[in-house]
Amino acid sequence: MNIQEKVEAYLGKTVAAASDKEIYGALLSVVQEMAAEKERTDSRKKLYYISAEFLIGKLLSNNMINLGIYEEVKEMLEKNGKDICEIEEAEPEPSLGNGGLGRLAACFLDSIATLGLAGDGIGLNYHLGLFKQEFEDHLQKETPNPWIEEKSWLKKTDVTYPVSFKGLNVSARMYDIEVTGYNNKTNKLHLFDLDSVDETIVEDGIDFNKEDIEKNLTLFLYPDDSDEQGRLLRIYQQYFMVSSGAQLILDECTAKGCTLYDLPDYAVIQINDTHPTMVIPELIRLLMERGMDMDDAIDVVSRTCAYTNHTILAEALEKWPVDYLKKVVPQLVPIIEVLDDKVRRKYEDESVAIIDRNDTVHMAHIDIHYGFSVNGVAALHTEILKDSELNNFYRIYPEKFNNKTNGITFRRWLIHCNPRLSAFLDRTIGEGYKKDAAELEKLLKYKDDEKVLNELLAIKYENKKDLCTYLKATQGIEISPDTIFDIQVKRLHEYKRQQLNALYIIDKYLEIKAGKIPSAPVTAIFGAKAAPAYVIAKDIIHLILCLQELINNDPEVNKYLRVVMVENYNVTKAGKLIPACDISEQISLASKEASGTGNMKFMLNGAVTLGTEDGANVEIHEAVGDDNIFVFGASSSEVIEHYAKADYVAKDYYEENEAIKAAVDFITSDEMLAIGCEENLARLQKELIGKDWFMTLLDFDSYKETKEKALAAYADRKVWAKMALVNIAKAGFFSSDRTIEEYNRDIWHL
Ligand code: GPK
Repeated sequence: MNIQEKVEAYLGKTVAAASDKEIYGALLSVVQEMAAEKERTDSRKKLYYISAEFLIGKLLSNNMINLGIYEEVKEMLEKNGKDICEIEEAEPEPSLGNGGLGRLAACFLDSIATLGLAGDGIGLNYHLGLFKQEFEDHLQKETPNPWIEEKSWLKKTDVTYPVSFKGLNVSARMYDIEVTGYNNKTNKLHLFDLDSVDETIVEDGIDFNKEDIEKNLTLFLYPDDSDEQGRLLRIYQQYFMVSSGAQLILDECTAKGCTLYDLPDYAVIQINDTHPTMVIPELIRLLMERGMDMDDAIDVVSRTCAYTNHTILAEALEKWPVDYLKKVVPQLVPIIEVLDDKVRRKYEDESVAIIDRNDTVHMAHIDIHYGFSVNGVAALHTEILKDSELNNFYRIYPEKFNNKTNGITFRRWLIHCNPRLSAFLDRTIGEGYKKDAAELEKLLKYKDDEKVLNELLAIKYENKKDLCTYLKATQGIEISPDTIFDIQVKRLHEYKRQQLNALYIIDKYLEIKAGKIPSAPVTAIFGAKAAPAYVIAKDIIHLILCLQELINNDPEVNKYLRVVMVENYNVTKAGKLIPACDISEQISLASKEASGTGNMKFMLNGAVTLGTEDGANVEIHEAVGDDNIFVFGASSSEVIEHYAKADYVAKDYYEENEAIKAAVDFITSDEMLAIGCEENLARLQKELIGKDWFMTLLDFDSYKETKEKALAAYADRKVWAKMALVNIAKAGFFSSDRTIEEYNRDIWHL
């Protein structure tokens, strides 16, 4: 059967006569069948990547690319008067992650399968995922994002495991999603769920009764944790995930002949941040239940588990009061107490204890003491962990610490999202780069080839036109491809400093109003969700939406400057924005962005970075050299020193710098108050002057100066095209295939 016959067999009618949704459903079935045929036979040792988030995005096209049928299907659809892009629209996006950490897990699954390694994901099947963002009165509103339809990538299995909470026994059911490797075997993503979850308990936005665990356990990804009920629910979710995951792992290993004493020969568990940390005490508990004595169980588990740290931000390092654990998982408390006791007997240093003097459990400390590997996600991040954040641990266990600079899968972030660029690469340097990303360097040969440079510019221009069409269709916003597309898309967080970008826009607006005409017109594009309980982050969204309204409707200004805030930024939208970008904004306060992965996606698609020396920006800078990136701002060591000395005073910058004062004052100007809400704008303004914890004002001058240089450089089209070329050519290092090879070489040993 050819592909059309296969699809029509599922459809029960011709492709030509079927709706986009029906075709999507039929293709899904065809892909699932092909993926299942490529299932790997289990090897002795297997990796389990446990993560509370897998931001997989839409899967149809990526799976078709990996299975090698994308082009064939595309042509078949065309022949029948259908457009593959329309079929893609019919697929709902599963939003099983917040941002970088979840998307990294998804890229890793793709690379693990592509490299032919035996490795499965373990996570949770959130019915409504992360909230969907809507704008109303220039404010973020959250609504549910249901994604599980009658036909979905989830395969319900017969596998169930009992999970016990205090006073509540439930049964975890496993659902599987096939993870296709590019030209290779298929692995699995196991997502656990509870049959009794009830979506109808959601009322008004994303509110629901947080106490009814049987109905709400896997309803949402990380619901609001600003109150105790929310935090307890998070512990319920985490334990549900790790307990079912641990039972699955032990079952699979014993089925292969593991005695449990040799567990590290059969399994390696990568703990993705601290959300799955309870897998350590839970495995110890399960091994003891199966007859092992405690010291042996601790030893076996410690040689099986490895931990990845994704942040140095204090608020993201999980700490649970012992009381919370007693309310939800009392069976783990005595085990955690023993783990703490052993640490305390060995090390006097209070800062490395597991349970602190306030009876709070430091989850990362469990991972570090009772895992065999601790890794950061970019070179600078790992150095900061070793030198400051985790220095007391590094001194105890120097051999455990290692760096694994993040990466991205080129299947999604180049071949799928930018077909024009990948076709250009195919004909210019051959297709080898698809399996060996380092081959992108072959492009360097053409860095002075006018024809090649012009082709690159033409591709970017077409991609920008596509984005214009998309934004017009989805949000009714008009922008021009003849302006510079300056893009900052990522979660909204003060440390990522969208507010710095916004202050620059205000400064520019005031200059234009004062008659200073910019050399090149710019479109500033944002996309970001704010955590529902993160007040200042939501105020920053409000500021940007008000600026969008003010600036885009001012005929004096909108010839030179426009602002676009893309609604509900997600993986699908990233795929449309990134190929159309000229300037990639990576402007976090140095030391705070552990790695960043958007920075890599933009680089790969020929954007030039405007960034601080933070996270993987440092490695991007090293790769492309000073001439192909715009770097600004205080260094991480300067920033760390400011925090240590507590000597940064935002107010001094506000009072002593005229441009800063004018921009900050403008936030509550009459023009802004006519559009926005005084409460939000005044609160944000006060925060910037009175606190500014992430030192926005400190870097304002150097940001402005460097951004002007970048905008000016854009005018010389040939020089710019060469910069884009070098960025693409040097992106090979940032393939997640390279990252996964390193994990396997240094940690997993599969
Ligand atoms: C880090 F700690 C966390 C978290 O809770 N969520 C999250 O997305 C990100 N991250 C970092 O902020 C990024 O710098 C990094 O690239 C990404 O994790 C993947 O490592």
